[in-house]
Amino acid sequence: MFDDKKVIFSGMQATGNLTLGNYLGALKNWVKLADEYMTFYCVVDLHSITIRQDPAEFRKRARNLLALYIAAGLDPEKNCIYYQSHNPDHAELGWILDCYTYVGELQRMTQYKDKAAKHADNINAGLLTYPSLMAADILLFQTEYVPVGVDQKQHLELARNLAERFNAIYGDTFVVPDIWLGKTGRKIMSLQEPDKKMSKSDENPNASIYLMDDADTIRRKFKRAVTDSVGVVRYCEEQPGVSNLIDIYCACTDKTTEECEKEFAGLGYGQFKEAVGEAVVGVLQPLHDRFEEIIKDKDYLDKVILENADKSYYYAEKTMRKVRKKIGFPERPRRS
Ligand code: AQP
Repeated sequence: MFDDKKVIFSGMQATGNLTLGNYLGALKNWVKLADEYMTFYCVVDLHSITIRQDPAEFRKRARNLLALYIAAGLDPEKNCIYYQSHNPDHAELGWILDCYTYVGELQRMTQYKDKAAKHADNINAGLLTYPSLMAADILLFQTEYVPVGVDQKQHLELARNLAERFNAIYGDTFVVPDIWLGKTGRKIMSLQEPDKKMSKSDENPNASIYLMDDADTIRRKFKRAVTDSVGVVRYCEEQPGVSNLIDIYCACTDKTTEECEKEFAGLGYGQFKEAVGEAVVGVLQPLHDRFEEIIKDKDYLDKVILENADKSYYYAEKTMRKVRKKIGFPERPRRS
């Protein structure tokens, strides 16, 4: 808790092109929480170098992502929007928490196993310790809730364990965080293989809707989305493709599953898929327009970046002073 408000923290990697999954599973929910909580939303660029990045492309993507946060509706006066690498406390607490995390815990992480298999030529130590850095991101701000997609549940469980472990050794230091899941869009699946998560790095471009896809591309991808031969718009385990489309439709229109099933009862998949495509275009088009305005305004973005880096450091230091003292690091001399 800071300034009498409970804290929300979340972040995204500036790797690849953001998908509709990233938006509906995370970003869209972040916007809803800004009034009630003190919010920190960061571009987790330290995490991104666990995979090799082209420097110029990486810098551009990170800035685009920050602009996209604002375009999605996050007012940088009310939400602290910043780059992880601009606040050195993330790396410091990340290292500290590494020393309280067991290697076995990290090796069990599904994301580590998946990424290690995908990048077998570069299984670096950062790929393994990714979750303890993520725990540091969260614990640094005495975070109460972390709005993420359901794929991050395992990492969040580790953050909770680390908070409890540290508190048990040194006394109350960190708030133990909880995951915050939206009602819809918790796990958006691939449009081509609905048993797989929609992901930035999918090699099939028709499997994912990218946030920067134009309207015609979005419509075309939904037309090609895999369904089934049942022919009924119904949310159930046996119809994963159709259920995924229902989830997307509901997340974009704020309708319930029942309302959606009723709306498309007796209609064919063609009509249903067209409606889903239109609903997504309706959400993403304003986002594109706003993004184009923001990314052009260099002075405005630079000001946001500077002010919010300072703000994040101010609050992170409150926690770090406690942590350093509890561990027994020597007091830092004051600079005159
Ligand atoms: N398909 C999804 N459905 C719902 N939420 C999702 N998120 C990611 N994919 C889905 C949520 O988006 C946030 C940002 O995640 P990230 O930047 O850490 O990226 P990621 O989870 O690594 O995303 P990808 O698309 O899976 O990237 P690649 O392909 O590079 O591994 C998180 O809150 C996540 O839950």
